[in-house]
Amino acid sequence: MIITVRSDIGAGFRGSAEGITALLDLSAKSGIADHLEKKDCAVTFADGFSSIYAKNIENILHICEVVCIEVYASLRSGQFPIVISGDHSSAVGTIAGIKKAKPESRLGIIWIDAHADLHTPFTSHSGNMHGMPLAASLGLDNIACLLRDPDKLTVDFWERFKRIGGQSKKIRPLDIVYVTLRDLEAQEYELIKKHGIRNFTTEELKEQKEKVIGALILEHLKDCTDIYLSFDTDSLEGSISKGTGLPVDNGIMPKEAEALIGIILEDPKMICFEITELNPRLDVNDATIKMVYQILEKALSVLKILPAREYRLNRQSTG
Ligand SMILES: [Mn+2]
Repeated sequence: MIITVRSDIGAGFRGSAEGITALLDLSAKSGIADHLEKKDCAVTFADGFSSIYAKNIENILHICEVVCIEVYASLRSGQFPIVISGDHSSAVGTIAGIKKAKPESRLGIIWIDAHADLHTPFTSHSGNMHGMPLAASLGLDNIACLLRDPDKLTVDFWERFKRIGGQSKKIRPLDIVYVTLRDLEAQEYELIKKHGIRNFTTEELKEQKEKVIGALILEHLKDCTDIYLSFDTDSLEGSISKGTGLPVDNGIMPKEAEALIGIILEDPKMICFEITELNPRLDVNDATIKMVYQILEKALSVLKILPAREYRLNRQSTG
């Protein structure tokens, strides 16, 4: 089940909501759209409460509540949810939906991203909520690294945001694994250091290759009962991939991302996959769109949503 979330209001730049259309257009062009069952999280933007500490928090709260319900419904109907979202704040809804469907689950998180996404309204310079989904899902405020003093209404909304799906502290720090994290701020670094969260660097991936790193990631999460893989487009090498809000150099190459994601998704514990932060407005010659589309097709093939024959035929035609 493809669950689309056409919102980009958690990001600093508008446009990533259009990434969903770009990927679905390519799937129609390559003739695989018929294989895909889709559900759109009909997102409406009301005049919600916003705050410099957590921009658009009321609308993002409502969007994530919808994502939570759709991910939950997909899992309850026995399907594998693939979430395609505009910005990464949606992951709060995704994780909430998984936990709502499986409250006893010990959920492992693989976060392929240039950024740690561990900010809170108490620590964020920008107030952009796509930098906060892991802190929210961990139920953390990070007061120890206090940088800002959010007003009461912001804090009230943040409390509701952390509790989407009815449960706070949905995941544990040690059950998070980063891949290619390379652009983080001091407040986030403090949390990573304090909790000993593992990051597999770009260098490690290049040296040891996808098979070894994939196995090490899964070994790290061996005590988890389920695993959610979240792929932020900005994990890709920034010099060749511009179609994302915050491109960063020294990232992973598209082929590396595709191979690693393929290996990870083979694991029977995988429960959900998300693609996010693809921004066609910032892209150059649709380069990033094409890279991310190949990754989506790979995922669909490994998950057997796309029949193997269709996948091979399609690969031959697109090179
Ligand atoms: Mn992210």
